[in-house]
Amino acid sequence: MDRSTHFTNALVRSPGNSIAQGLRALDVGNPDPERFKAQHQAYTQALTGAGVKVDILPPLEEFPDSVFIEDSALCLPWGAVVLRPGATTRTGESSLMAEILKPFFGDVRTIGGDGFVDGGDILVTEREIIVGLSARTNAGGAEALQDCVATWGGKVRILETPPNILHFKTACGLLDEETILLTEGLNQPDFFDAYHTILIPEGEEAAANAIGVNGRVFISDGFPKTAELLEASGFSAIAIATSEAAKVDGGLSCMSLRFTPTL
Ligand code: CIR
Repeated sequence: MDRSTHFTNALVRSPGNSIAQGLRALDVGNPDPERFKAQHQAYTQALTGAGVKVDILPPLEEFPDSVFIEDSALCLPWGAVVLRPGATTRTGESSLMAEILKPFFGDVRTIGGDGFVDGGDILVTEREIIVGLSARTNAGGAEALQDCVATWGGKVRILETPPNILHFKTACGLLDEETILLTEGLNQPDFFDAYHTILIPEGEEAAANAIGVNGRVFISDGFPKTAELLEASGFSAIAIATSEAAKVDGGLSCMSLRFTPTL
């Protein structure tokens, strides 16, 4: 069983009313907090339905984007790493994570230096940890992560996130231990030679932030061509409503930390 798409546990943080003030690159209107909460509940239920034990953390109104818990920490098979998110309004989110992760991991580390790295820029596969440099993740942060995981034997490969894309995983997702769903922007020589890749149909790029969970694939709803392609490729695709998260540039991967505890 691969450890990169099979998990026993997940941590999620409920959205607060302040999600209406969440960061976004393009303003298409505020997310509706009540609708977001309902969609978040359905997302949590889908994780539970896939056999994951989900711990739900309370909303943090002072951090509007804290529902996107993936950006504040990284859970690996050997331990957990507290990250340093690149948006100034989000740096405080990670300071809470060490205490939250300690009941699950015997080894909880914090990246050193003064660089930045968002979990949304980190794709963990069976063989490596891919970090995409972006407006939120700089070389200092990526290298600090590299140093941090080196003693566990974790191998970090640093790539570039395509321009005008918030996070590396906005443009790709790991479906099973060897398959990556990706947009044309990430379909570059040497990026994913060692993997089986599935290219998102044109016009459905926003479906790329899919996640493999215990033999299922979660994708955002409203992308019928991608859903059909995944089914035709042998995946069991579950469509989940993410309209409110999308208004603040969020998707499926960012709303949970998925892991198997070491304790
Ligand atoms: C932000 O701009 O930080 C949030 N509004 C969205 C974060 C999405 N996180 C992710 O894709 N990992």
